[in-house]
Amino acid sequence: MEKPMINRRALLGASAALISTAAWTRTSNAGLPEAAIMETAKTQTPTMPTSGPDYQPVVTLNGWTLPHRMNNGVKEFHLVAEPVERELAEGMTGYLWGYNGQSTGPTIEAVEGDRVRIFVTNKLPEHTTVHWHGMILPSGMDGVGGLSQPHIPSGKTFVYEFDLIKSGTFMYHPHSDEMVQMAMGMMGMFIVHPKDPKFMRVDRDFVFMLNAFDIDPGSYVPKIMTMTDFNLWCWNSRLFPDINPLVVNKDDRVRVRVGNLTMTNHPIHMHGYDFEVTCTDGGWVPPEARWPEVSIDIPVGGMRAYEFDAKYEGDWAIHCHKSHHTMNAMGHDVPTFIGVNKKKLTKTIRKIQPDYMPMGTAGMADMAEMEMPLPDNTVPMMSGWGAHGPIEMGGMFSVVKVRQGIGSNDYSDPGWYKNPPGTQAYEWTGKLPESAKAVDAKTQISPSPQSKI
Ligand SMILES: [Cu+2]
Repeated sequence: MEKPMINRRALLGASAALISTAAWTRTSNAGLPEAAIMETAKTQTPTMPTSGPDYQPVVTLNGWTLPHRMNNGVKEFHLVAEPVERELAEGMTGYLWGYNGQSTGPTIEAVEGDRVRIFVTNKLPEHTTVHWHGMILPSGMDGVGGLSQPHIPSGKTFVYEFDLIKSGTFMYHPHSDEMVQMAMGMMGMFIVHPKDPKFMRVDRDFVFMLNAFDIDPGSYVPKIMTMTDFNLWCWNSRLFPDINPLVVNKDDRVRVRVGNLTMTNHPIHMHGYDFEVTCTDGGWVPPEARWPEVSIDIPVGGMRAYEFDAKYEGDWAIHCHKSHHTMNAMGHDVPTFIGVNKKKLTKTIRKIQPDYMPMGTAGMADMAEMEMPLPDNTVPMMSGWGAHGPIEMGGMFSVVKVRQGIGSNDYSDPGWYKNPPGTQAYEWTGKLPESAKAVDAKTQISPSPQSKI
């Protein structure tokens, strides 16, 4: 590996060849790569490789990839740890801590065999570090404050430098006042593409981080002492209905990489397909060790990537299967009213509050349709409208949209899927419609495989 010359002239010389001048802000520290800032929570189009081996770049849901510069063969990145205002969903902003203008932080992308030099500037009010989760690297680059290095004081910049000796999916987060800094939103993904462009190649490669906050309705700052009872379950610090869809062209080979830095596991379930785990944060899973799944449990402090061939067109839900995790902020101490007759009570309450609504006596679906008066900076517990009505979800939910004829670098929302005639559930009107297909009588009476045993 080419060893870089680290001197002031080399650094300054390289800074003239920045990848892009848009959205870069000047730092006062001479020689540092400029720190890119992202101002929106929209999914950014993938960053195509500009040097070295070819690879299919990842698409970070509601996120972006951190630009780099080349300096004598070394890929240089500049992460800035800082307080950020992140739009969690339309109508709700969190006052979080993150990197380069957003939480979660930008995705870092590089290639197996690269040497990376990552400048970390601390603009937080307290010290921090960055730990490179899953990476094989020198002990002193591992980022555990006090153990592998001194903490990075406020206002200082530290440099991490190491070789990427294996490809895969990794994460980064502070190892310094970790409980507080992770509860505030500090985390990101680190993708190392294989050196061989053909190895594990896919057509679409999505990545997102599972994270959680506890923000009281009407407030902005997460409660940092919460251990289990979080009320906002996010993908990349974003909530349904404003998590962008995963847009896929029919017959594409698709990978979805999911990291989990919350304090509980999340069974991620995708409709319409079965698929196989092909990568963990420990590395690629050999084909003979894989098995089919429709839900993958993403462990705490772990990453799972799965792959499928997008054979089936449609709008397919993808969500955490813990049903509280597909709800937005709610009071967990709300009593259950199912089966309770609130008629008399409603009459009484309406005398003092005429717009009082009795909720929850038949379930809670009415909450998704009602225009409930909410405190400022709060999203409804469940929301989102599809082609056929309210979706009644929140939090960790999105839609995989598989369509024919989507351009290779097009991730724009194609709208709702139109089910072909005869392929949508319908109301029974007393007789079968013309479109109902005749079924072979023999297949109706054939015994199930189990009954033969
Ligand atoms: Cu979950």
